[in-house]
Amino acid sequence: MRRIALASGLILALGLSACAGAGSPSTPQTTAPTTSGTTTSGATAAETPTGTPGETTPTPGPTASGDPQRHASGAFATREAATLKDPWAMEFVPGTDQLLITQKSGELLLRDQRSGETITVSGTPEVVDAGQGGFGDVVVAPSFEQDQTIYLSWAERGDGGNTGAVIGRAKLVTDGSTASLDGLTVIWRQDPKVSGNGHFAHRIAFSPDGQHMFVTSGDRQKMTPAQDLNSGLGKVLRLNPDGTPAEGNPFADRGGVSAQIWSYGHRNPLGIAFDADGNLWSSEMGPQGGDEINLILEGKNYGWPNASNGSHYGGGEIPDHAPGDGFEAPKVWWNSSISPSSLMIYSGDVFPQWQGDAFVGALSGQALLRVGLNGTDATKGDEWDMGQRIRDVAQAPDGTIWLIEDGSNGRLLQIVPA
Ligand SMILES: [Ca+2]
Repeated sequence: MRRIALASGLILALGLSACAGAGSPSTPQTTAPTTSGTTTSGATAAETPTGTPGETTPTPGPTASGDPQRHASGAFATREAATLKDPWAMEFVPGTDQLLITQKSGELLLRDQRSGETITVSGTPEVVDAGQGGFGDVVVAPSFEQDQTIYLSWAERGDGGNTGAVIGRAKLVTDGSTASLDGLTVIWRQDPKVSGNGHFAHRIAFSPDGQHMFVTSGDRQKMTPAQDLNSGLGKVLRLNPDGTPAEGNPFADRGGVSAQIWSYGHRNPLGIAFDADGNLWSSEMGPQGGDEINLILEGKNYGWPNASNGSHYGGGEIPDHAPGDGFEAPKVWWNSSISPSSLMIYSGDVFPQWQGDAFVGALSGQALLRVGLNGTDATKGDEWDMGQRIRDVAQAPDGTIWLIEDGSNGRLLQIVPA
């Protein structure tokens, strides 16, 4: 596999490291091979012929979405706001200047975005911090402004040392100088628990009407359960806000865990978000060269492990997504891998040129990626080298974009216009 996507498409967007508040200035990133100066227009990269066959081999399906568009539609500056320890997810608290951040080892932080002060929320659960498991997602309930309910996901241990993801909800109680979780209750458990500590996924997104909670449930690196409609692994689930299966799910007549399933054939979908039209999108970490953006549709089979545009680590071939194979093909995929960690769909005014587009954090790709969304179609957009693994991406109430880096010194970054 050649690393073409990033090598030829990097757009330098760092180096204008304005200092945010008390934070220390971020280190300028000067590695991208652009010569376009501080405007970071990316014109050079955009004009570079990129129709290299290796990028998309072999290209199945009715779209050419595997061919990246390397146009640059804007530039940004990056401000460092804080340094965190293995952060995993973040969520802006509606109606406040506060940001919730999970750290993988089990901490929930509440950051005052004005002062930069961060307090640790008490009452958090014990988590299994191993492998890819730990504290996971944090989202506010649709009813947050009435009841201050938040949802959290994490890995827990069960019988025989097996592990599984869970979702709990609690009331976030704050009084300015302290914060706690009140009445934390587990409302969903990934079923079954299995050995190992990989591919929990456990991302959460509420439907725009607030009626349904969609949950990504990774394949736990067991692969074949993704095709098993009697297993909760390798699925996107549609639940009620109380964690029970939602009415009208496509496999409800099977009962049991099947009643939770909305779509299947997923590997490790680490991002999920609704667009303004109500379409549900997911970023999925695939095998080697098989990372995907999928439009999530009721009852559809997304192929894993029977179809993927990538191959197994170590080189085992997997049939590509192909028309008529019965599997829903990705709208966008990456080969080589970029390891998508997260998905945000932008709706702010700060970057009007990006309204309606998806933003993906890349772990191995060490990049922020923009994916253009147009109805139910998606196309690759910008790829910005961030020089670090990006773990999560979120939009602030003011319309700026925030990132967290992966790792024990993962920075909290704000993206603003250059
Ligand atoms: Ca797939």
